[in-house]
Amino acid sequence: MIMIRSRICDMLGIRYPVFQGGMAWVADASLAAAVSNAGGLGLISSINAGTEAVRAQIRKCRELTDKPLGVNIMLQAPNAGEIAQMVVEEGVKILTTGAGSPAQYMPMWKEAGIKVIPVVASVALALKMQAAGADAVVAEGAESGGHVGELHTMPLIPQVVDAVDIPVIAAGGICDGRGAAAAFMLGADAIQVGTRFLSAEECNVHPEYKEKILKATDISTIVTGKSLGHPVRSLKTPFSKTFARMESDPATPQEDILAFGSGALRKAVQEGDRNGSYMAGECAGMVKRIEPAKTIVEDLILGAEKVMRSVASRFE
Ligand code: TUI
Repeated sequence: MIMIRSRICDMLGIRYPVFQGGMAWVADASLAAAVSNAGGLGLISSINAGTEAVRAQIRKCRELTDKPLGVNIMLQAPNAGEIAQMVVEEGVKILTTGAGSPAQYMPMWKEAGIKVIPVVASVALALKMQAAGADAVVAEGAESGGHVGELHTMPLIPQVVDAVDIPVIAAGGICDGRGAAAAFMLGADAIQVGTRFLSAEECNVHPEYKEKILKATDISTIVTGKSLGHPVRSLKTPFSKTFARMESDPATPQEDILAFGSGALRKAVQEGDRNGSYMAGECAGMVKRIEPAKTIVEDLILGAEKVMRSVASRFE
């Protein structure tokens, strides 16, 4: 019998090796508690209406679940230092970090007994994080939504797995049991899923955001922001296409591009605004319905177990 569990489950005290992505403005107490209650690891994003708002989400989440809970810290945020301190005060025990190196906070977090799991997009950074004391790494391929690196999941995961001794969580393009099984085949100890959870009943994005995800096809996403050194994958919309056009015109000043994109994710998540940035991964086209987070977690794991059981018979 196949039963998907791994060393990451024991390390973090979770039933299933499934992380919910720490999606900026999206990953709140409601979604995180639903994922944790389903046996995965729910994460709250540090990108919200300020440090105190994130603190409030952590406290709210604890009222909704007694299961392990993580916080994702976006290191490029102006209040990253404040957040780094606040999570220690709140007794958070699991952190993921994105968009930079958390090395400067590592001693403080280790002292507090926190499991630190940086998101990396290359072997070099994975090794640097392991040397800095990371407990695991999320290796995130460029199929994912939001801020992306250069490598894609298929070559990234095995190379990171070969390079480090700590557990590797695969992210980027994983949306159902088949993708999850593939990630485990590549050597991952767990998966992280963002885009599919945008359609969770407990996910509080604007209904327009969910509608756009449900309508997406395989070719619905675009990467913009490369010229700013900050590539971001989002749904193709008149807004993101205008952004891409501004970028490709050498006459557009960088400040104008920055100003155009500023605050766009919040506008999409909270207002369903047409000038919003609807960040989503390449697998948006595979998201077909709105359903409870528990159904999604179970579909990922039970689906992976099913594919693993049946795959050998396809090649007999
Ligand atoms: O962080 C992400 N994805 C994100 S953050 C985000 S918030 C945002 N808001 C408005 C505009 C743009 C973004 C949306 N999506 N993923 C984790 C991740 N981290 N992917 C890649 C990396 C990464 C990249 C470079 C990690 C480290 C790094 O460099 C480290 C160094 O050496 O400094």
